Amino acid sequence: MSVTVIEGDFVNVDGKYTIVVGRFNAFVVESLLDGALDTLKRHGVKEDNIRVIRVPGAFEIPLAVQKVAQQKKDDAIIALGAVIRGGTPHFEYVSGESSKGVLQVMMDHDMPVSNGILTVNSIEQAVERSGTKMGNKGAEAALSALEMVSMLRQLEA
Ligand code: INI
Repeated sequence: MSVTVIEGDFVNVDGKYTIVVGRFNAFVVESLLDGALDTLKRHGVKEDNIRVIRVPGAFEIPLAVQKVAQQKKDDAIIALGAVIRGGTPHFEYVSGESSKGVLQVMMDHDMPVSNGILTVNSIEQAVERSGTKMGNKGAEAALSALEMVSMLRQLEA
């Protein structure tokens, strides 16, 4: 008897990927995008198979992600944004609804959607997570997308 383990191995990850990017807090989000693109390319994804779609802010990301999912062209979608807490409750709505929306598309469309939308308390925390001392959450989101594509291909084989 042996245990069957199915997990992504990042080998069989060639395919089509769309990155949906919220422009708000662009100084952070552009670094997340750089990290995601670098990760996809270093794992062998061809530039011609990567699309980047820009929307105004994190709140708009779920609609774009949903439209992309409906096209059924991609193996995975990567959502990138940066929601930074301000002095009003607006943060709670934007961060909560964008994450919920992205999750809903993943479940409704049965395809991997990586949540690379930062929700942080300060600009410093955002900078730390977009390519400095806490890594790059855009790169991590791309890695998650690759792993899920690889895992699903094994599961569905
Ligand atoms: N959008 C973000 O992506 N990050 C934020 O921090 C943010 N804040 O704090 O307001 C933000 N707001 C804009 C929002 O995403 C929509 O674009 C806007 O509400 C119009 O629908």
